[in-house]
Amino acid sequence: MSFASLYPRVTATRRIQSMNGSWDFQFDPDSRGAEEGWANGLPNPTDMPVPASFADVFTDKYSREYTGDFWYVTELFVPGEWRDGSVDIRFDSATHAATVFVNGTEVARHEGGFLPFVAHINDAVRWNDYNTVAVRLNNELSWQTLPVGETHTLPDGTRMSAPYFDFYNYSGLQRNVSLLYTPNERIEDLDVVHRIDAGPDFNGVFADAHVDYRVVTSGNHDVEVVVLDECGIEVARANGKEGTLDIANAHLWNLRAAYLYRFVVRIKDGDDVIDEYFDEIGIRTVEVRDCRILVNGREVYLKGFGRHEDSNIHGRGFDPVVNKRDYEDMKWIGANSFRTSHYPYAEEQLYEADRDGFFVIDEAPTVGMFKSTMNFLGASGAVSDEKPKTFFDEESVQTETLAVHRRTLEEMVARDKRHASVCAWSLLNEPDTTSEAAVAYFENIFDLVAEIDTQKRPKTYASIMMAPAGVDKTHHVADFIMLNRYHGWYVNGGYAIAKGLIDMKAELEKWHELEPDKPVMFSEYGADTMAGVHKLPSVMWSEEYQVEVFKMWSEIFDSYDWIVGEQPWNLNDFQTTEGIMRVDGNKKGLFTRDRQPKMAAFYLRDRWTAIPDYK
Ligand code: GCB
Repeated sequence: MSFASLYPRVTATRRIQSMNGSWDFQFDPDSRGAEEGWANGLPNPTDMPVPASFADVFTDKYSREYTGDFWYVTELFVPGEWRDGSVDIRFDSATHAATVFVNGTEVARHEGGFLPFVAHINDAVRWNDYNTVAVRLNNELSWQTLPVGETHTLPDGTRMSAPYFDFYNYSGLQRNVSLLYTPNERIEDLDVVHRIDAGPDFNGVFADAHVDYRVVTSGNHDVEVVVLDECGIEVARANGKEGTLDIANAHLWNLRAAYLYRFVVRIKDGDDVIDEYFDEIGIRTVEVRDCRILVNGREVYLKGFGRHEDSNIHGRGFDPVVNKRDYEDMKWIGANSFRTSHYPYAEEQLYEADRDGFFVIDEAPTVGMFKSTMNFLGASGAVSDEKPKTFFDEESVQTETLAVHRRTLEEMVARDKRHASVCAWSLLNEPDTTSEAAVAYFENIFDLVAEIDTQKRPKTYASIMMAPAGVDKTHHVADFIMLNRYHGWYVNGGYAIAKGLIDMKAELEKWHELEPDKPVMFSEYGADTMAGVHKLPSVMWSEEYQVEVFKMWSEIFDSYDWIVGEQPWNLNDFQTTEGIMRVDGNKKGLFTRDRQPKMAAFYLRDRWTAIPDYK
């Protein structure tokens, strides 16, 4: 797993050949492809761009809603001069489960649609020749997949997804696919932990820093680590697989004032370089203390969003152009943070957050762990009665789902642990924390992350409105309290909005009583708003109403100094499953799906540009 988690880079010893482009594509509703030899070529393919979700490129409903097995096949030329090293195909993600074949031979399997994996292909390839690469994917949801849902069968035998979550179940090869060449003896992992000497004159920007590092390689040769500043000047150097790099007067990474050092790692045999890898790393500390979140010892106020990787036609396919626009919109509005709701985002997103100084709450794809309420298809009670009372009461959740969750967290932390922007982990979104059965499960996964994240970042989960203070049974595991609350929309909407303010304040005071040392932030609140609908006086769904809702929330946030952040739902309108609750998707965006501001975005811009990133 560790090599898969290193973002691919071309260096003195490593090569990358992109496999993006047009692949052959075919649905396999009867799961017959494997036995019929589809791994060697598809009988009746259409072409499909990679990366992209397949759903929205089609014009017919069967294809868009397709649920089951489906295949991608391409031809791959493997350079002969690479046979002396390791040749791997890296899938930045494959949603949700994948089996990879090269020339008909199975080379890898992976479950989980939002994290990378590699297929080692040396033994299956024809060198200096064309090879057939086939991927069989499956996008069915269950109680053992993350995210969680069900797969229903219609009377004609067609399957359909019934997500327990409020975003479209986009799937396919949605991120980059690349062929990697690395030396056989190679760097497999790099870990960094930062310490800073903050004396009495510390201004938050420069400090002597010490970076404890650990390199994992697949061999026994010596390792050197060299640190270069943004001008390419060497500022530290060390030898050995473990050690400490001392950087005098280091330029620290800060919110909206990023600074990145290049850490170059080499495996050396005398003067010869056996392998070389580098990463761009910001030096910063992050901790929770006395009701505050501190970055480099300074108190931050988080302004930002819950987001989605979602855009027109591409679906969840990674699109650098749309992504760039999202960052520009976030900068324009005065944001300094976001949550990767509700799954780990493409690595390119995190590198951009590193460069732009965004505080990222990195969320696992653990959404839908709340029986029925989050099943937007079955929201009116269609979830079957045989299911137990709460999600965590189900035995298979405590065994199988827990194992899937643990593996996913291991992969996520391994991939994202070096990013300066990743300042906190969200281990679940809106789980059912009302039952005792959730407690041991939560303790298990929170202990796991505490153990594997060497930087010991704060950990939390997004709390659902149906488990308020006093009802929620798991908050003891969270380092800070993170609330999704919808006063002004799902409750106390419209004319009743004033009651929302009173009810929310009452709940907040209870939280503070329960957890007097923990800061509280809001990770969701908002109102569905149709861009272009104006009403005087306001009514729900109008742009005027969305502004009123945000004003109400601002009043709440400004009432307590232990509230450390506001992240409304959502940066943009986004696609969901069709249903009575959604008009062609969720419309809680401050921006439309084509990334243009609604009225409330101007209100928030005025507010946020007046609130400093550090208090
Ligand atoms: C939530 C969920 C989010 C939904 C949102 C909504 O609490 O976390 O995924 O999209 O509510 O708009 O209902």
